[in-house]
Amino acid sequence: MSWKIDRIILRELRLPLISPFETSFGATAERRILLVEVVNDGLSGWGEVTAGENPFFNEEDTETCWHIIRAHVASRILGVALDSAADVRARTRHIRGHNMACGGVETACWELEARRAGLPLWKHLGGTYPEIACGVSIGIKKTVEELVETVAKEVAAGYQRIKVKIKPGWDLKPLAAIRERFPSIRLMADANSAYTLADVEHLKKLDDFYLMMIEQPLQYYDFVDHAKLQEKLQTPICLDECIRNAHVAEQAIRLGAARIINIKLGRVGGFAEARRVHDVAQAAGVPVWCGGMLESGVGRAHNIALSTLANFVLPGDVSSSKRYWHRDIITPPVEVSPRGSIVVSDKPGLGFDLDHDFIRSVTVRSEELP
Ligand code: OSB
Ligand code: MG
Repeated sequence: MSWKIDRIILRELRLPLISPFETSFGATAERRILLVEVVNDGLSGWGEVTAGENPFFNEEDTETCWHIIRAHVASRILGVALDSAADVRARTRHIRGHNMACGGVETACWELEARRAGLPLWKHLGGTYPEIACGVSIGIKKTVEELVETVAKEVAAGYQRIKVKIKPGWDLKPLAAIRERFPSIRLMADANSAYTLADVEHLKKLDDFYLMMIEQPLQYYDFVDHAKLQEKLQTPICLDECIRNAHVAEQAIRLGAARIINIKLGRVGGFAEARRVHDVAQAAGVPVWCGGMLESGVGRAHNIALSTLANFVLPGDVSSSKRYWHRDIITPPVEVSPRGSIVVSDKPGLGFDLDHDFIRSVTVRSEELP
């Protein structure tokens, strides 16, 4: 039976991170989080827009997403008969780019549909793993000593894979120091597009650290040079920024530009497209894992649900709430077990309760559509 969305409520939250997170493109100390609530018949579904505060990861930021949703997405979703949340993405296909804006609404519709069916979101998506493997992403630090201490803390907490951010001038030394202290941990590096093909001789030195993969070393739109670089490296290349939909994922794999794929819900525009990327990779024998965008509890819960799909065979950047927030907006907060895993909740929808009082206290603006 078809259903429809009666109202969309946008909220912007301000949440300071426990400690600033630095990548090759800049540092973030406070998140501006855009939450999307879709309402039908007294039931709500929640989504999170995963854009950053600046258009440095991709072209979007919190402000552009607010604009795109209110000016271009809402009218294509509100009051329209929907047979399935899987149809929502197609209704915003005419919008070029702005995947994170579209994805915030799309993921909220999936959550609502799961609630209507009384199913946990992960089962509604077709997930198979009741427990998922967790890794951490560690930002650029002031000193190598501080980085190694942070790695030690996360390894002790049980995380199954350590990812560190690198950039020119912060790569060989920090990786050598980590490998010296932890010869056998599963380690990888994420460059967020900080290098070019002219750095190939330098990047070849990373092979000495037997990393699981190097994530997005070259330009955020480039496939050709990534394929060239992969020919020269033993370390597998994983693409993040580049993978905006299943079609380009298929092309990247075909070109030899990606041996591993990081799937981010926002970057691909929601669950339907994330599943298609997952399927394309699975058919090609390419493993995937779930990337993170410093999400609040809502986006984190969605990432957990996504990570239960069969080809999510590598630990993702899905870690505990307490690494990011003094207090998360969901209860209970996301917790990672000492064996470095999250046991997936069987409650309907998100699998967590929203902390409405806390959400209200950190909301800086809201708007109801229509
Ligand atoms: O490239 O994976 C990335 C955070 C912000 C923007 C881009 C990235 C990241 C992370 C953090 O690596 C992952 C997380 O802990 O949420
Ligand atoms: Mg990345």
